Amino acid sequence: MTPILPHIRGPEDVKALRPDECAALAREMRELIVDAVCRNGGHFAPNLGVVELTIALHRVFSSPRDKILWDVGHQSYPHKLLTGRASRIHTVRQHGGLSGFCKRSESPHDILEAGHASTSISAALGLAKARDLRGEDFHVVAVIGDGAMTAGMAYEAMNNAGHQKTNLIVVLNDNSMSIAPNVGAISSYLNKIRSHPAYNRWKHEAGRVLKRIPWAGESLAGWADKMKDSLKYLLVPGILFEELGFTYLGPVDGHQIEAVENALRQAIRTSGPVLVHVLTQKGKGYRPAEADPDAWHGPGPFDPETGQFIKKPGPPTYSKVFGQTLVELAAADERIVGITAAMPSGTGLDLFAKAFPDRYFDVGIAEQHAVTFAAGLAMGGLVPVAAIYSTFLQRAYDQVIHDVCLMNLPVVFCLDRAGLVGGDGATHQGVYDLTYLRCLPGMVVMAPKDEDELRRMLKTAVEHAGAGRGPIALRYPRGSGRGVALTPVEAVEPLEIGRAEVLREGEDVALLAVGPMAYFALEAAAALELEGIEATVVNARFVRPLDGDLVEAVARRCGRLVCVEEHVVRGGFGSAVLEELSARGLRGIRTRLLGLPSAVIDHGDPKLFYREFGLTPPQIAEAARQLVRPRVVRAVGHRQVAGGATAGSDGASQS
Ligand SMILES: Cc1ncc(C[n+]2csc(CCOP(=O)(O)OP(=O)(O)O)c2C)c(N)n1
Repeated sequence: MTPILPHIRGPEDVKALRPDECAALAREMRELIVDAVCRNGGHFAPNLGVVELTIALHRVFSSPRDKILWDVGHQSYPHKLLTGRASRIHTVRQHGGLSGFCKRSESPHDILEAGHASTSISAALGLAKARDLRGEDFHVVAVIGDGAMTAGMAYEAMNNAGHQKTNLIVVLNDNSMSIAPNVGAISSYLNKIRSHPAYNRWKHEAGRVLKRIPWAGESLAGWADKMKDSLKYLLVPGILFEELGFTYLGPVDGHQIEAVENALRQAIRTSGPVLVHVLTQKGKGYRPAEADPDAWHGPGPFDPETGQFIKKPGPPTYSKVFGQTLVELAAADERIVGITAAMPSGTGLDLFAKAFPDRYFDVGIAEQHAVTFAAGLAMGGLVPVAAIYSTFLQRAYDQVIHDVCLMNLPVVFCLDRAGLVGGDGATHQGVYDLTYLRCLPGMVVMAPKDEDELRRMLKTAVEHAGAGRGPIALRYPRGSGRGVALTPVEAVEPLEIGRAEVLREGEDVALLAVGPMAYFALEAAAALELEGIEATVVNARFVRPLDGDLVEAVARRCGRLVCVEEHVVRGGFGSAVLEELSARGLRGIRTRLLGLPSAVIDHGDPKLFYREFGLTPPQIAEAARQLVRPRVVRAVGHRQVAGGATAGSDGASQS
């Protein structure tokens, strides 16, 4: 058979295929996904699991007229292959290449941009309602995983959809996995449906069969209809969804294209909100991924023949150091408990889970609940450590304020993936946390320069919380540490809250950095020294409370400050420094704030963005140089000093 995928220009070509061609297409799509992901890494098992489902969706619906909204969007590679992007799939997650999620600028077939889970039903309902109000006529389909179904937002949306009775199709892609095995009562409920689908067949067949009985058939069917309501409670698989106002269809084998197509067509014929329950296998078609879908959720590069991951040797990740350190600290303080919102291995909390299963809580994709649950644990006298990616904590912002800070509860927030995240791109950048945390009452905010300082900050945090002093957060980046030696935990000295560290002294300019940027600042200072410019380098450690005395001292001594952060400039660390200068009445200090713009930052190697946004050591050195030796440039009609701004003005080079 000649290959099919190269001839698929769009969904219309998929519709024209015979069933045997669809099966061949599915095989080719899997091969291409393996080939693309094995080189650069990316989401893998979720994509292999939805190949047939995607084919069926594009055969039944007419995208982009009909709107298909992928929840999270990490499983959208097959959708990309069928909507004209197969030839670019090898660029996925690379700078300038295809996004690893849906992206509206990439294709008219990408309706919803996401990356955070559980938004699809709400957005789909809004879209469906807009369609109705504008008198338009198309189908709206949200495709959501069972993991994403653990989030409250999905139920808020269904609750509202059931009330509005709008025509809307929700496809529940149930593979019984979140990234890790799915958890919670809803997941157990779905598992029950998986294993007892019998009633559903009864439900659809019984009425038909009864009606065929001569004379008594109609009344028997009527009686059965009434019985159905009471029997439903005992037997119907999707009763939860039915009670929310959805018509439940399924469960259907998600790898049988025709079966899925039939269910989708039935959904189209049904009015009001419909939930089609599709059972799939994560990693389908690639044995190592079928066997361990957790490890293959989003692997790095691998050998496609052997299924071996290609790991570069290097220092342990920040996540791993965090996990190990927490285990060591928890051994000495039994009040310490660990909380994750469906990210045990991503956060390193899997190590804690193994060591202290009774003190470990995976609450599902439910960051809001995780934070308020942590608040309750703190009220109960425990020391909760909530390990949540910087980007996902955004979802629980009100809970951080309302349920933790306003009661000054001692919760430790460990924000992994803070800063630029690489291939995941815009939805996952952890670049807002300093701004959103440092303004909150009582919150302490720290960022370690390396993995050993992470250990110190974690010890500081659990001691601070353990003494009931209130909420405290630390943020650290994705990926490997710097390979510095790790201090044994009993020798780790907790930090004095609000004290920065001076890494080197100089009189000409001060480079104030937060997090690992401190090392970039040191490199910049070394380069400046060669030119006779002496720089002070400060590792801020605390963004809140800021070490105001030190800021004042270096500002008075050097008169020139460069602030460096892997974070948006607006409201971030540099802004905190400017506030401090202003509060202390320090005028005439020349400042330059280096950081990230408040703009969408897409996927790509962070190193490329460091260069683009002026954060490499040579660029930091250049910013300092401009403050020390301002070049006078002529502008039309007035004199202007190149580089730098004075305290209190918007000195941001990028914002
Ligand atoms: C709010 C939020 N928290 C955590 C994550 C991290 N995350 C990405 S995919 C995923 C699992 C999703 O499971 P499911 O919806 O069942 O999709 P599957 O990968 O199984 O296809 C998680 C926890 C996220 N994307 N969004």
